[in-house]
Amino acid sequence: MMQAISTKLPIVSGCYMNSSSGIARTFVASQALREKHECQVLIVGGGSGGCALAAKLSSKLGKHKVTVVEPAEQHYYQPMFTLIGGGMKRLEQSYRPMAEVLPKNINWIKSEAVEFDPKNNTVKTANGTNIKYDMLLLATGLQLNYEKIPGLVEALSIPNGKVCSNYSPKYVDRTYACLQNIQEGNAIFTFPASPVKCPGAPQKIVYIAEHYFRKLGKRNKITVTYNTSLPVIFGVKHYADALWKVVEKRDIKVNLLRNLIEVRPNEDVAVFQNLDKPEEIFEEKFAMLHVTPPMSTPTVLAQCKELVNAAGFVDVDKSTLQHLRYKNVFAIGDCSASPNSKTAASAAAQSPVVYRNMLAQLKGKELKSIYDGYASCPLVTGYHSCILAEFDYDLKPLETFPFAQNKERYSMFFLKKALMPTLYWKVMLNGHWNGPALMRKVLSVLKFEKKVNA
Ligand code: FAD
Ligand code: UQ1
Repeated sequence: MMQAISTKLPIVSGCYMNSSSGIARTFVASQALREKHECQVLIVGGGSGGCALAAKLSSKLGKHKVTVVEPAEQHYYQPMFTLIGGGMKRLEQSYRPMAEVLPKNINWIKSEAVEFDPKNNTVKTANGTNIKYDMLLLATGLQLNYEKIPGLVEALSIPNGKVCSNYSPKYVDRTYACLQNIQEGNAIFTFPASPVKCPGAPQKIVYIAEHYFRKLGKRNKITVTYNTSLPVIFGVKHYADALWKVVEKRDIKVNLLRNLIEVRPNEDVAVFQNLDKPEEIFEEKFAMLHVTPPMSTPTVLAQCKELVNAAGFVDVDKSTLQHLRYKNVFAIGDCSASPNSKTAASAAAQSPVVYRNMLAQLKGKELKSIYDGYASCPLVTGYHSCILAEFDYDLKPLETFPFAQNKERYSMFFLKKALMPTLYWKVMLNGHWNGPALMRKVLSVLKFEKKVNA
């Protein structure tokens, strides 16, 4: 079994103490020259899934057995972006230094993976490190492809402009500014023709905006439209039925199968295509436009055909999360081809499965842990309400609480706004949150009691 070693050919790298945070960690920071590094477990990506697994695995395997490759300086709690767009939280509340959230007993290579060679168990990084691993965990998340829509990047760069997007920390502050600036006209919201992370988020901001316009007394001058590329408002019927009632009650126009293909920033025009009749093109004038960009796995990963399926997602078994061909490779979170809804909640539920199965694989034992496809999406419907959707691979509700969750509730809004951030920073990233399965089992006793006593 491999030990974590770094063979430094040239001088530029080394172990050092990160003095700004006071955190001692082996930090491999070579520049252009090639450096060799070996580890037992390599995790590519230190986001929600990567960080949680780094915590779990490193506390089991011991010091410096786990190496994380992650280029970002900051770790963002992305679910907060929805609330930032609605003016309920500030951007500064959504991130922490990566150095503080990654476990202290790992090696952090602060660079991005640029080449995967699963046949030889190696990954190369942009800073010139050649890493050899026993086991690999892919946790790269999704890349935001704003540039795929002509005119969009230009529109998003206009200071105080009318185009915004909750999906990137670069643009999220523009959303609340748009909500404040618009006085009349069309407020348009989009969902792209690609898989996205948190498929509920493109419509959460519709409901928040609509509520905001009512609060400010300008709702009767603004039309609110949600143009989605999907054929449904939400993939799970149990919640879709509830959401159709919400949009009807609040006079929100929903156009299905309508995909944003161009933005003309100088004319304030958005161009949409009818995905059912591709020759049908609509030009819509907007007073504000909220865009959810097309997404994909990061280009370097999508290009490694040995690791990904035709759609570019890591080709894993949907139950064990182990790669179909490379048995020492696993995936967690948004980059995985497992057909679940891509959310941090899914990554949390996957984390004990990936952890147990990776350890089993390391010991040459049978993989017994199974992921059921659990995903959760807190569909915020305004400044005080939320429908907490929870479901599995079969798109059947898999609910935690002993009450009907397909209803707008303040309690679920409170969970999303006040409790989730703490659960994320303090429990999930430390490797202690396995999703709400245990909570669901405990609370199901209450459901049963209610039934028996009814
Ligand atoms: P990420 O957390 O995105 O992390 C991926 C990491 O990989 C990043 O740190 C990145 O820098 C790194 N990386 C990328 N490429 C490379 C490379 N080549 N080499 C090395 N590192 C690399 N989820 C919920 O559960 N509930 C919600 O309410 C919710 N709301 C959301 C609202 C919005 C607006 C957004 C954007 C997301 C929301 N999500 C929500 C989804 C959730 O944030 C993601 O599903 C979750 O973060 C996925 O975790 P991950 O580890 O797969 O990817
Ligand atoms: C969850 O586990 C999770 O991951 C930490 C989220 O992301 C922030 C969520 O939004 C939700 C709703 C869950 C599910 C948790 C419970 C208690 C139902």
